Amino acid sequence: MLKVEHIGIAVKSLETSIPVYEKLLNTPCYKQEPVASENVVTAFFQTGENKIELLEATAPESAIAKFLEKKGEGIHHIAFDVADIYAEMDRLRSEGFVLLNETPKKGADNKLICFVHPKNTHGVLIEICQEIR
Ligand code: CMX
Repeated sequence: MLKVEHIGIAVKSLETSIPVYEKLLNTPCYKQEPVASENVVTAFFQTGENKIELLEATAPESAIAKFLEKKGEGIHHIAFDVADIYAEMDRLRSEGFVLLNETPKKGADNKLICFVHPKNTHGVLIEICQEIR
């Protein structure tokens, strides 16, 4: 894995959390983007070579809605940049990790993404992502 690409934070409302993170990070939110397949809307901030992604649920069946109900607002996932997501998925599978999708999905911010189940990673939801070139 190349680097931490972003940290995903589950929030109840982008409207109220974006101004807080703009003040905290001292940088404007550069993009808001819905991901219809995940029932979320995202907001991104660049912090050096890494990003912060705020995630708001758009439907009760969204993973973010479930997470907020169970755990409340907070860090939802850590995403790692990979050079070849197909090769990395094969490697993780062969190491015994449970992947949450068979093939990469289209995520926010021009990425192919795949999640690793938090039960295999000591309670942390891990995403791997690759820029769509
Ligand atoms: N981090 C750590 N643990 C998590 C978690 C998270 N983000 N989300 C769920 N869990 C834990 C729950 O606490 C629960 O633990 P216990 O069994 O100890 O209570 C367990 O996982 C099962 O949780 P659940 O609420 O019953 O939810 P599901 O099993 O239905 O789904 C998961 C859990 C991880 C499979 C699902 O959230 C998922 O598929 N996530 C990947 C997709 C996603 O998160 N999309 C939103 C972001 C999209 C984006 O970034 O664009």
